[in-house]
Amino acid sequence: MKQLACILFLAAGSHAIASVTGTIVDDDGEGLAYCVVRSDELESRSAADGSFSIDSNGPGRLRIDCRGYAPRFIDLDAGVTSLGRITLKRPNFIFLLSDDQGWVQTSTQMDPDDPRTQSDYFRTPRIDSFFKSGLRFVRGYAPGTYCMPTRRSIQVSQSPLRHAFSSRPVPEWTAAYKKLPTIPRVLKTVDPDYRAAHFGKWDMRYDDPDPTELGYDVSDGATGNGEGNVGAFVNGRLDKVTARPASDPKNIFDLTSRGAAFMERQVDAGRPFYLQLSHYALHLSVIYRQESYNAVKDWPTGEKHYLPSFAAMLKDMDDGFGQLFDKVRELGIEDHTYIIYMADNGGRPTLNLSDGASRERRNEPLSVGKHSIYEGGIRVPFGIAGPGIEPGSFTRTPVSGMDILPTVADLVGSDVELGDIDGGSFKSLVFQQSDIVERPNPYQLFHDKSGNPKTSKQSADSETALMQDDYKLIKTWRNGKQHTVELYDLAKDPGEANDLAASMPERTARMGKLMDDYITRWQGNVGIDHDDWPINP
Ligand SMILES: [Ca+2]
Repeated sequence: MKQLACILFLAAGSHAIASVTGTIVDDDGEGLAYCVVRSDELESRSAADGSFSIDSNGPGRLRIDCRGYAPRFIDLDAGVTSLGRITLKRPNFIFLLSDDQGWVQTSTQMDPDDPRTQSDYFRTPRIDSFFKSGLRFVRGYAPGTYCMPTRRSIQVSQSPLRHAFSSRPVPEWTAAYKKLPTIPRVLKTVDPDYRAAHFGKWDMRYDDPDPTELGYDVSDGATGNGEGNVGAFVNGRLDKVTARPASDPKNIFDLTSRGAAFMERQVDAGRPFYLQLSHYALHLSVIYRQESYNAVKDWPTGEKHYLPSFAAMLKDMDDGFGQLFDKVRELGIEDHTYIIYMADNGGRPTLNLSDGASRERRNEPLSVGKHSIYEGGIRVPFGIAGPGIEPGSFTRTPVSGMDILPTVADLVGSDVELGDIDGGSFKSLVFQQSDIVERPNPYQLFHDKSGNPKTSKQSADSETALMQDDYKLIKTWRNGKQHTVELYDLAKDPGEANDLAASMPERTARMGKLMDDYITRWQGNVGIDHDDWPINP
């Protein structure tokens, strides 16, 4: 270990302003060069050995930023002139992915200007406190309209249009996919001490690339869609409309305790980590703890949301989130841990449960829901909390799960070549340095191949959306050919009720060409016959 000279320097003068000195080091005690030290309006940089000196006029707060490390905040007491050695740490990342949770299925009002954008029944106090402690994305999007495409997209920052959707494995495609940069690989390239875990629902489906094949050290394997519905099997078959109590509904608390144990192991070993907890809740069968049901059944019900069984399951997941947040605090790592939370797709439009067939209003003011490219299918609860993030902040700049890989890479100071990704880093939003996310393409593109007539307004084979500024263009496809085109102004019309395609032909054509060019570039198959799928993920 390099020995660093401890510089004690006091610029005492006739004024109250004095120099405060210190030395910034990493976990191994090595000096960190060129870190930015800020005190009020003043700014200084650390020297090659990590030492710095900055003027201060008494009590205040120092902020230290060093590329690849969590920012550090130090309160200055009056008269302090030397801070000694200040250790900066690599950031930890916790990614909480919920399943089938609609944008308005929390008790946080997602759009501060629109009181309709929260549940009128459900209560999620721990999710609310998460959003109050960090940044929420008013326009946060899942990459796909259902489980599998979103999960494939997040790991590699690519739109689902570039991914194989086949009931048959596509071996060449899978081999190419497995070689791509992923979140664990990027972190380990920056610092080989990083450890990565995936617990819960993996659901890459069909060819099932295993988490370890994408760089995870610990995982539950290539888990599918159904395991979290344990307790919901009737006569050996998954009962999709069951609502019933269980001691560990959707494995929420098992996942949480194993995630907590993983974090504790890494903290004990002095290693930074990435932990992804992919919850089985709130997917399909509605399983809950009886005590949660008893707690929620007397809450006043709403017009959109009124099923106590679903409210109880959501309460259980919220409690699980809370247990994990408490563990972060107990381990004393909140000052260098980022927590990202989002859902894998929007809420199901209806739930045909034994305690009442639900109405088609579960995602209002958004339209439709899961399996649809309309807002109800892809706009989801999405936020980030951690060091340096303004509590209770929000942004209207749209982001998606495809942005997580480049954002994590940016937060850890990575120079790793991420290849032909579709996402961009939202670090500048996180620290309120700008309201722009730079991506390889000046738009965001989403794709859904399910063509479910119940959830597509146009009963098509597949649907593609391109978002630019406040506008969203939707094309649907039939037999590989364009079927319909629609245009919406999401700032004025988040429910996508007023189609502007006819009244704004120039914008419609311009955005339509961007979409067509993207599809051509990636040989995107907009049909449902995928035998000729290109091998270029
Ligand atoms: Ca899902």
